[in-house]
Amino acid sequence: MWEYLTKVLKQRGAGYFVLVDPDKHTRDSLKQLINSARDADVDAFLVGGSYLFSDMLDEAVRMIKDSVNTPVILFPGSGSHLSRYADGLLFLSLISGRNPQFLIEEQVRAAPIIKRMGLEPVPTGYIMIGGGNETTVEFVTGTRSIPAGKTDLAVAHALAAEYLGMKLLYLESGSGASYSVSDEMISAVKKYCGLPVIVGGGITTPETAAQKVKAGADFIVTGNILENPNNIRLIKSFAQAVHSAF
Ligand code: 1GP
Repeated sequence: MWEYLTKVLKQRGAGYFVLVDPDKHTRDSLKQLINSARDADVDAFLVGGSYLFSDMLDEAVRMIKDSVNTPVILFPGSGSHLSRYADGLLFLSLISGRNPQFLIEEQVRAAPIIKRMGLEPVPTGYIMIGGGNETTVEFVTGTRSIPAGKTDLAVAHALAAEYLGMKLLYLESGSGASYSVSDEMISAVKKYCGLPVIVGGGITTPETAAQKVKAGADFIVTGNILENPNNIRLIKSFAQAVHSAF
């Protein structure tokens, strides 16, 4: 998975991920999303959610794997959100928080299962940035996001992730955020930290996605906006915007 992600960056400059939260889809809406992604040049599907109510995780992963060649990367909200059918997972540590459960405990519980399932983990520093609404992650983890204007704090967390040996950073303002991570913050993190950066949360137009890539984002994630069937056709424009912005 790591090799694939670095190849995407080398060949395309930046990558586009579509987030599938199994709680937010019916089988029909997921089918529609997968069909639209078929010729849209999506680099990977992220599958997961901060709090899974449904038992659709395995099924969602299998539906994607059975229909398209696009890799499926798990985006787990806890150590139990795993599926053997995925290609790999973001092995997340919520480093913007100070809750040991989400810094290391869930990871310890999940590690032997990940090994048995043969999933490739990509160590990822998960950094929550204020996006204007209280997020499920904040509530579930009992942590606070870094305030949107505190660029120096975001840089310090990003550097710590790099020095701890993580391979990726995820700058997250939360699903459906009122505002996405600012261009200034993305640029500052990229200036000081050598890790590839995923940016997600509140990105609702291809123009904004392109703008984030120009600011330094390596991967863009959209989830919420594509949960409305009327917007699914935007997938192609998002992918094009991300791939041509670099
Ligand atoms: C959420 O970063 C992802 O965890 C995507 O955010 O749903 O707002 O696109 P949106």
